[in-house]
Amino acid sequence: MDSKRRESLKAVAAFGVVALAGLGQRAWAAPIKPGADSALIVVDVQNCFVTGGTLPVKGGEQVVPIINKLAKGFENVVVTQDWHTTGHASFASSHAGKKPFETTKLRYGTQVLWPDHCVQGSQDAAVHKDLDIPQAQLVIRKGFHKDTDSYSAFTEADGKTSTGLAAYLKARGIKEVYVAGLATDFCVAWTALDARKAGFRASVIEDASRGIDLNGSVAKAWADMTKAGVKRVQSSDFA
Ligand code: VGL
Ligand code: ZN
Repeated sequence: MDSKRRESLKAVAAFGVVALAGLGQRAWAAPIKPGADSALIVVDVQNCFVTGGTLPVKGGEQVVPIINKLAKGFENVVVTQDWHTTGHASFASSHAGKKPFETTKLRYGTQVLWPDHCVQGSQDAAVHKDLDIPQAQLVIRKGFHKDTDSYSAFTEADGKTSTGLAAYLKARGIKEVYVAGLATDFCVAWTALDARKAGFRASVIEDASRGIDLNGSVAKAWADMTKAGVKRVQSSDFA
């Protein structure tokens, strides 16, 4: 073969490698088809976390149609609600001199302080009215202990109080969870990380989630999740 032709073949091969790298991990993987041993965990798609709510996540409402479509492919769905008492320890208003998004030390460690949000029974804490998942089987509420936050749907922020979710999923034969919702860097990430700790395979559906992003918290959450074996997938990866 002449050297010109060899060079152009090399160029094609090199382009192929670059294209592969750019397309990411699942580029040519088979579509994901969740079975009876998989569950979708829809995290905190509540009025508090969308435009007009008390702790709005930028673009939070955009996940609703994406999650509705995804959920049609799941036989098992768990929905979570952030469900705080009035005067909750995670509210800046409960700590003299503190403003939202500052931190304080609670007995279990550093706690980010938030605006008052998702108070039990309020319209603000209700699930978004357009979330349409009639087959959802469990609604798990978290953050209801006044002195303890709970980003994770599995374990409260003290690192030991269980919500019961792991035992529920295990009793139902679930081996793999897909996590989506609000917010990527807090309740979604902590739920996915705890799912790994409890022995489940876990993925976060990136485009079906939105982050708050305090000081790079979204990038940090993805780094922590990748390290823990949480897969990063897109809604377009599903069959
Ligand atoms: C959340 C902050 C405070 C969340 C809940 O759902 O990610 N974030 N409470
Ligand atoms: Zn909260």
